[in-house]
Amino acid sequence: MQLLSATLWTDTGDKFEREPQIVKVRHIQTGADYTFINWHTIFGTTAERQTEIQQIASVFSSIQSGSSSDQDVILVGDHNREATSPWWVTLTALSPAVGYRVNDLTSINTSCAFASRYDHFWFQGSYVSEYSASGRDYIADMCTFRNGLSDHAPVYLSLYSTADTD
Ligand SMILES: [Ca+2]
Ligand SMILES: [Ca+2]
Repeated sequence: MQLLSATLWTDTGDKFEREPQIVKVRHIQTGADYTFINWHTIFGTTAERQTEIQQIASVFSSIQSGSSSDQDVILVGDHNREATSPWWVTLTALSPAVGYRVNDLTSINTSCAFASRYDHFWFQGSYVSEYSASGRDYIADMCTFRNGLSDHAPVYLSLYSTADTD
């Protein structure tokens, strides 16, 4: 995998507590390229969370239309909201339609139990035809994991292609 670029979103007007990170990569063997938007949504208040989530659609749209060589834009991260929430409608209503993968319980509470569905991948299925599989990784010991590594389970996305398609 070749790293093509890694930049921070220019957050004009300070709309996001944490600026989205834009990472472009290319699979060397096939030439297939992908653009990831890595973004950790504010936790803050309910209203602040809702506002940020409604505003991420404009970032996705801008990144998508900003490249003529790659249409495979994939938003990933801890989004502090379940993927089925109506807050996402500004994102899902883009054209082509944006959908999600992974809406499993991923955050881990102080009792070492899964608590919330906060970690997702969002992309336009008509472009990311390379989608193969996704999910939440297995954790053998929840308390050891939470106290020693992270209070979110890892999630994964597998992409498969034999060539660059867009
Ligand atoms: Ca591509
Ligand atoms: Ca594609």
